[in-house]
Amino acid sequence: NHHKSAVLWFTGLSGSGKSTLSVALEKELHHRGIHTYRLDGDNVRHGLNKNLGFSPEDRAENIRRIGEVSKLMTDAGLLTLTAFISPYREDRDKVRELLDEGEFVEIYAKCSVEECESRDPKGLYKKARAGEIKQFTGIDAPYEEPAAPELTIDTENQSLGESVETIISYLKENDYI
Ligand code: GGZ
Repeated sequence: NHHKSAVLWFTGLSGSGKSTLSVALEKELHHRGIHTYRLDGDNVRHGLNKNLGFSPEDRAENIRRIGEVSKLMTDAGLLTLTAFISPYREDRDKVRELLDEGEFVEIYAKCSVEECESRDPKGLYKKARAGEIKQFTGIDAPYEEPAAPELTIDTENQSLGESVETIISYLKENDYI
């Protein structure tokens, strides 16, 4: 159960399945005895980044700090999983540049706004449509699709199990695990 240290960086719209995927993947990695750490809104936006909102500048700073933390974790030998919208290509690319070759695995949780909006697990799209939340990604704030992600997971048409299998296969084929 040896692994290469790296960051598995999930990106995608709110409700696209980033968190669900990262939780399920982490469970599978733990079964294989692999040491991981997961970063998401719950443990980052409520702590380290609680002074940040959702303006483009704050999102950039959110991603910059998460990138730096991921780098520290990678140095500590962990396989880190991150689940943030990270809507700007430039911000994600800066994290990629921070890390060594092969240490940044960009995984695009691809799902249409229409589907995310119909899932609306937290009722946030509804609030965004009503104007109660401003600058909501996919509604009145942009999401820039990755140009060349290591993996694209079609969460609209693939089951969770299939998606986890796809990622595990990629990690095996590329000697991460
Ligand atoms: C997007 C927002 C917003 C706005 C609050 N836009 O579905 P969620 O609830 O749990 O995931 C979203 C989360 C996004 O935080 P990130 O740190 O991932 O964003 S970024 O990478 O862009 O910095 C959503 C909630 O916070 N949320 N307001 N305006 N998502």
